Amino acid sequence: MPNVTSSLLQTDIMRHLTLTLGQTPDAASVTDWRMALSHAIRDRLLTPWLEAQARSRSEGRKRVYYLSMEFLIGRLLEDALINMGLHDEVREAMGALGQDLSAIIEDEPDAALGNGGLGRLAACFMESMATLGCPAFGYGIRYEFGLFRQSFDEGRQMEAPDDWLACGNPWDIARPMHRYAIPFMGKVSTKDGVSVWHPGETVYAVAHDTPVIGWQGKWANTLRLWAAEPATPFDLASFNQGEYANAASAKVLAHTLSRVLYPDDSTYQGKELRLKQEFFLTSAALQDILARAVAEGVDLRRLHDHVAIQMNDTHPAIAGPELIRLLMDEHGMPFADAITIAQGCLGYTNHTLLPEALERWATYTFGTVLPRHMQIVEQIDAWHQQQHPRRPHYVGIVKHHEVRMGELAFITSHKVNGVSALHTELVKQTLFPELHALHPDRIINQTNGVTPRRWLKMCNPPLAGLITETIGQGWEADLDRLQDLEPHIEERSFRTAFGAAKRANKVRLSNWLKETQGLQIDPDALFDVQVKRIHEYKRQLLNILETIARWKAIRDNPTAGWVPRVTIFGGKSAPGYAVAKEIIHLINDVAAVVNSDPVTGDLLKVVYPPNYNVSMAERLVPAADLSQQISTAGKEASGTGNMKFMMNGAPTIGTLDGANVEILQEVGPENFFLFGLTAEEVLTARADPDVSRKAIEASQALRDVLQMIAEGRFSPSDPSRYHALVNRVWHHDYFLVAPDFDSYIIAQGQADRAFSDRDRWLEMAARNTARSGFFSSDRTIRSYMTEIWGVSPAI
Ligand code: 26Q
Repeated sequence: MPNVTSSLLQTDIMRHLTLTLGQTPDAASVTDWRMALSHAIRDRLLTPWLEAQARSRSEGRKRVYYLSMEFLIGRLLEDALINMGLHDEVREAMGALGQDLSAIIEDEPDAALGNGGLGRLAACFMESMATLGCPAFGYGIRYEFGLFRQSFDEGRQMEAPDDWLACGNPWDIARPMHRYAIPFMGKVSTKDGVSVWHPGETVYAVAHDTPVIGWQGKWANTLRLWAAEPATPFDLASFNQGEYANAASAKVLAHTLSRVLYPDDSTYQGKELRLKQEFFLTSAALQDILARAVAEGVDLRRLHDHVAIQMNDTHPAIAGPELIRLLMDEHGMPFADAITIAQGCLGYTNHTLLPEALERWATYTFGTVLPRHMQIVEQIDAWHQQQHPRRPHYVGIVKHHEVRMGELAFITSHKVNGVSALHTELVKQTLFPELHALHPDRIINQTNGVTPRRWLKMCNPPLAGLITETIGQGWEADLDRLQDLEPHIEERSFRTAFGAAKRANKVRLSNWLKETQGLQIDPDALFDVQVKRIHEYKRQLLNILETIARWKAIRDNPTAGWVPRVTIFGGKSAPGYAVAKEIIHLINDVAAVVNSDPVTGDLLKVVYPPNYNVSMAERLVPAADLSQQISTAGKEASGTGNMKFMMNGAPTIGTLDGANVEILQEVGPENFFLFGLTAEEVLTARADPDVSRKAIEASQALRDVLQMIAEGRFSPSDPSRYHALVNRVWHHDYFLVAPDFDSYIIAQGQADRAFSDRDRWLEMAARNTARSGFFSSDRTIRSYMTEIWGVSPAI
């Protein structure tokens, strides 16, 4: 019997191909078909979406507003198909139209509107809020260019613009009527004791909406991204004088605000354009929130009963002063009331302890770009000091001619959260000890999570199928049910099926690597994967040093019964981060030497496919055997990749850092390869300036590896290429690569032995999946809803 949905879909797709895209089937490209299909799917999202908005309004529900400079959402078509339950019907419909759905899905460019973990977390949260029926808006910037595209030129990272909107974006609904004026610069005057800001520049923020559909389409929220437009498209005077190019220069200036995502997630540089972007997002969001509240008849003095605003790190921390400004200057509220309401609405999530990543703005820059906010920030600081006379003199928002955004966010929020248990303790003890003493209930933990719809159901059909076969349906929205797998792990047939699912993913990855990298790899080797931004604290260097040690050990004794291994790297460096770029170069140089060595052959391959992004993660995560989470303890706030690998049946080799601590707690030490110094031990180790030299002198293996690099074994055309790098390991090893090296080698050996006992390995892998329920972002969002937002689900 022909499938009704499938034939309806065919009609809709054909209609969009003809009437929306103006294309005929015989001339249509895969992109045309993708656009037609996406429109047909979007049509089906709109009704549940509009209904959810209408219900939030009519039921007067409190809404969550998630403010983030980054939303790393990746592709949307397959996600929509999975959540709407239309995957099979659409495959059939496309087949009937002579098209291959997989090719169409692959044609979609990633929406790479983020750098890494923080941006991807925002995307997982949006999906979980929609799944749970938590009424919410995500607010961000519609960057014309997302995170740069990475390529390698003789092993060096090259960056190219990410022109993701070039072929249009079928998910984007422009709302030209929803626009707000965003003021900048200028000066502040006082009239009758009231401050009046006379901005020097004004730009418009125009809304673009993307529907975010939850699991089974029961609820949908909005991701509202702001595009910058000039307040006046032309300078008419110049235009009339025939100076056409000059006449449009305001337009160019305005557009730069939403032109490009800053590609740096590690070092903060006080760039004026970045501050303008942050204010652009925040002011547009707050004006929109207040407009909606006023339209719905909310008494602004009760705003916190209707509105919860979450700040994703300090990037939107200007929200405190901006909300206070709007309440005071536009709605005539006294400061004392405005600050109380702001605090009632605002929450702040911290994602980093690294001092070099904390946002601080020179008061000169801040006061120039946002003169009215500079006044309000000083007022907030004075108010807080007055409320807490015992606040130490060195604590405060404005110190040493800088505005500290962490302190600002802390003081203007009712809750501050860390993103893993360990990280939250460190936020209390090292980042805000004095403020924590004054406000002992403000800092709470909210361990991160990831959406199991994208990161298990969608990216791993073989394993998702096995899970449903074994424990039935419903686990997708109730991930704790994965523990029902546990009794089955004892059954040989289940373990065999689990192994077969993993192997299918590994074969798929091998084929892709063959096609894209021209690399032949053995799908039965141990696939060892480290994918994340390249950063010294994440220690990709430790991984490649171990790989070199392994290569040497295999060459020294090729018949010692080695477990074949494929070491896979993925990730981008900030364009200006020279040390990270050197590590990338070294990995590529090592790969070139190792992969062409006939002695080691299939026993060791090093793979580094360029341009790691969300869709590459969706290929790599399901195919991984071993998950590398090897940061210097105390440095990784949480990690979320670690959770994705665990869910997909890859045990972790890792340090006691971030959420690794909680992963270890869930799976038990027998299912985790633990190594390295603890966060506490790191502090003591650093106190000894010779700690790394001593570690190197004590480790023959590490000495040999450093020697090989220094001799130019991997850079024969430029033997001194890595002298500085080697010198850093010896003398400036801030991230303690050397002291953790031997312990890492031992853990890697344990992983080899465990892997060569296939039964033992399958049990470990399956235990990881079965115990990953805690790491669903549904659990995280439920907790934010009760502990921070005070919002109840609408479904
Ligand atoms: C700041 C100022 C100017 C320009 C850029 C930035 C900037 C941008 C992005 C600073 C930091 C980021 C991103 C940080 C990030 O991704 N942190 C990660 O957040 C994850 C989600 O909580 C955690 O799992 C990771 O541990 C953490 O590194």
